[in-house]
Amino acid sequence: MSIVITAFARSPDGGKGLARDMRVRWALEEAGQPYEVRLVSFAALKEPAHRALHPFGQIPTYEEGGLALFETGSILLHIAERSLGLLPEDGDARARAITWIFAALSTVEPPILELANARLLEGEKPWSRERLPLVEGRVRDRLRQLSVRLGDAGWLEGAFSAGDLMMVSVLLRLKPSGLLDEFPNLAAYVARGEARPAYQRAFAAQRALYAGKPPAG
Ligand code: GTB
Repeated sequence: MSIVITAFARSPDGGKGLARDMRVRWALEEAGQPYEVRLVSFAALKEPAHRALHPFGQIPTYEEGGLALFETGSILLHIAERSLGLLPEDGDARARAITWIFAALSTVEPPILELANARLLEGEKPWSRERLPLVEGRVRDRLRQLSVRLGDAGWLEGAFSAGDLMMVSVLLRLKPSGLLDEFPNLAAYVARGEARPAYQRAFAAQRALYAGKPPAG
């Protein structure tokens, strides 16, 4: 059954791979699953046809036969459960890998998003300069905790898993901030994720879409 995902018709990051279709592409590449990409304009995201797939009017979505999914956590889990190599066979190890998907999305990503919003949307507010160090501090706290847990390991639970795929995807958003470099083992962890051939294929595919087009403003 063919798989169709959605992505921005014009990417705000100009193809740097920061939009969330990237993590779905990466998972599909790891799983060796061919897929098609349907590009959606910002206006079309909010139209009923797209909202039928995604109630919040966002990308990415995932369609496979009669199944339509939204939310990257759910999409990643769906892909991982139906492929070899993204989740361990052993039940306990599998549960731990899935835990890291949730940790990435519900514990690590929120302060990172808060920081992105503080910089992009609130940078001009009179209180922004005072607030920013507090928000950065919350990101640092999470990075410190994650850095301690990862230690010298290559991946979070033994072999690379869907948990690492989601965690690396979430951390990538921090690259331009310099915060990641304060934790060399995390910077190396992200670089290991980016070096994976499946990541490289996914990145190249999304970059090719936006090459030569101005970023969406
Ligand atoms: N919880 C959902 C999930 O994980 O699937 C969140 C989905 C989401 O935030 N989608 C964003 C979207 O559709 C795109 S990824 N936004 C349009 C809207 O809400 O109207 C977020 C994103 C966008 C752009 C960059 N960038 O340019 O750097 C990075 C991340």
